[in-house]
Amino acid sequence: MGQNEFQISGIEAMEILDSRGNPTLRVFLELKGGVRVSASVPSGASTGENEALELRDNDPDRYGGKGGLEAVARVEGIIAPALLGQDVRRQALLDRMMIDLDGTETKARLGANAVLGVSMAAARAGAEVSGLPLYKYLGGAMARRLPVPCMNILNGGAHADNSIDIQEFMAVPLGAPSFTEGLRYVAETFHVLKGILKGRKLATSVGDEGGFAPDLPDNEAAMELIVEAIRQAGYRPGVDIAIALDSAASSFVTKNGDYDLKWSGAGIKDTAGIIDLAADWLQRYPIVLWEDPLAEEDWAGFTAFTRRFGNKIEVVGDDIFVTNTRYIKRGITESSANAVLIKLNQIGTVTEAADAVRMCRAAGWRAFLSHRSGETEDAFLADFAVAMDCGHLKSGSASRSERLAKYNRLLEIERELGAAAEYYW
Ligand code: 2PG
Ligand code: MG
Repeated sequence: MGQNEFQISGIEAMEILDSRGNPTLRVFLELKGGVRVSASVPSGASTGENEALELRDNDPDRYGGKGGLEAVARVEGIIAPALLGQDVRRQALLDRMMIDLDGTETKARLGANAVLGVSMAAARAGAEVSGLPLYKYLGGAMARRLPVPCMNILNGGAHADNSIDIQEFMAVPLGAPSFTEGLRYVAETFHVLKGILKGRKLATSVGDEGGFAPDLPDNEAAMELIVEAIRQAGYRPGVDIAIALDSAASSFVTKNGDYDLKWSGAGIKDTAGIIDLAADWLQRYPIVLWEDPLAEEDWAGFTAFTRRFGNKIEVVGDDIFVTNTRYIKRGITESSANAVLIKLNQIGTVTEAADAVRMCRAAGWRAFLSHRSGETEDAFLADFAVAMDCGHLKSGSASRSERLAKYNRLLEIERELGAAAEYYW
């Protein structure tokens, strides 16, 4: 086989459905040497203002305007002709070509969904034709650290129809000896939690990310329940399993910048009120990580929150940074957080997501890899998390196959790495 086995010979796309039944994209990429791969693009619900644009058809006659045929057309009509003949292993160059072809800040011309599908498929084809697993192709020979699975076991906010304001309550198996064991710790806790909910005649139906979504009196009751579930499952809260939160506070900020804890009915608080509430919770519950405690435009609030708690817990910015080095840079200058949530489709290419991780590392920050609330069976995220050496990821609960696909792939990677695998918080 000559050099041209690496050349891209075809790119196609089709509309598929995500885990919420909304259209998203699957991209097929073919190389001259015969390799053919596909990649599927996730889709969020609690999206940040400055996220890269997810192109939708806006045709009210199809899927309520959410159709993906326009994005398919842009992959096949604009991106494919530009990339045909390129060496698929030049990932950064291919991503750069698409960024230039798009020419906008937010990938508004081509659509971040169209661009990301091609970017992911290119990475997968590059791995395949190089004879490497994706995590090694993207991360190199030293990529061998499995992420701690921060498992979303209780849902609230915009991801559930219940009386909890916090969008995600995650169980974090930081005391486990391996990914495989860590996953077992939190999956067992998930099952115990279900038993407790059942026993109290509370709903055991699940939210978008597979966590339970019961109606509880308030947010504190959710954490009491989780601590109880951790204990009943035979683990020590705060030692074997801790709690991580994603407030997704942009979803309950008011027009004048206050926070309306509207789902629980706990009333309106200003930034200082939220920080006081956090201080109280941090005393009472074993919380190790807090994502989006404040809204995306509350930069001063983020800085104040981080100044107060940043030496004790991981403060993660999601909507405020949108995986974009432009906002992460500002965050580093203003000490707005000490970690960034990394979502591939917030920025739109594999290279830019990796750039965001690199910027975090250079500043001594952590990178927290994440799925979206709308997902597919594609487990790209699992390999990407190992490649990025990120140390922790969130991929939903121990329910719903689109969530388990990522955890199962990580089990596979740990098995494959054998004695070389590493796992620590
Ligand atoms: C988040 C994500 C993923 P969404 O807020 O962190 O959990 O949700 O994909 O809806 O933005
Ligand atoms: Mg979030």
